[in-house]
Amino acid sequence: MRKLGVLIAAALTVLTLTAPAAPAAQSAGWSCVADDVESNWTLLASGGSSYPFPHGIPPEGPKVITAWRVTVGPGLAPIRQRLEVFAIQNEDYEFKKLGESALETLVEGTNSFPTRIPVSEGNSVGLYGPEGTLFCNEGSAISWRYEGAAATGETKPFKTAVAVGTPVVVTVEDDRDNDGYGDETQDQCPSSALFHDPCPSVSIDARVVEKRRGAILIGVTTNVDTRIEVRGEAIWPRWGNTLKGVPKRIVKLNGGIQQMAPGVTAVFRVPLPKAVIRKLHKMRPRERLKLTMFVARLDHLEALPGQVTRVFAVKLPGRARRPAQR
Ligand SMILES: [Ca+2]
Repeated sequence: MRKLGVLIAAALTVLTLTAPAAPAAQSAGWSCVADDVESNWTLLASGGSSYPFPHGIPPEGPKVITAWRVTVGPGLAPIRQRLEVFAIQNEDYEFKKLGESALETLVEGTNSFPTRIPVSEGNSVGLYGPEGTLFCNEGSAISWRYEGAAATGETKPFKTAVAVGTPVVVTVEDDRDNDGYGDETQDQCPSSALFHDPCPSVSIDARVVEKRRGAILIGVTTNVDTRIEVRGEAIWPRWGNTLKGVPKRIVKLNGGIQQMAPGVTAVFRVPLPKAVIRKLHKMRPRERLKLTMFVARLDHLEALPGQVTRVFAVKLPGRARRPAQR
């Protein structure tokens, strides 16, 4: 029993060591309690005069703001506010607006709202309210203010607001596939930018559409956007034996590569090499030459689960007019 216990402990250790670390949500902004309001301000959080801002979006890859939180002190609510996201453009404190949340009505106490705004390292977050913008009086705080509202895409000159805190904290999630959806709570397929719902399992469907004299046509359908390559080979004799002086002959077939659209059948033309046609002419009509076809997915191999290659056989009848001679 003791040995079994040791083995289980060892197995658990391995599991613990190899389990990938779940990405942790991060936050940015100031957590002060709003205790004042100023009309016609767009206010951005800044931790000081240095760049990049300590209270801006953290580094390492694309991110998405998935929620924002404001704590409102007594006597100010209800008040409408929205989250504002800007990127600094130059040393003159001109900021470009990247996005905004919906306009929400805040009540006294802590307010939290979901949103979805793609961001990157160093972007600044803040607030704007049509009836006035919340801030907190805090001696150590510095914010950036612009007198007015900005539309997404506009660049505006900001000024320093000393002893003014911007009372908004945002939740930031990683966005590894860079699709604008937070990988923890918004993106159910964080391995592929093509999908936000659960990752589909790729299926490859392939069949013979037509057997012509000089080519075969293969119809291929996939359920995702991907590139597909069709190849094949003909091998004869099937029971080749080099020891008995009967070598195998292997002839490669090539149907090329095509870009697929989900659910749309693409037809691949696979020319029959001269060696295959010569072989067919030596075979009686009731004999069959077997071709092995490979239909392979070239894209999203690691991003999407499911089929990578589909293999199937195509049998071509012999074309000899008189009894074949071996
Ligand atoms: Ca994502």
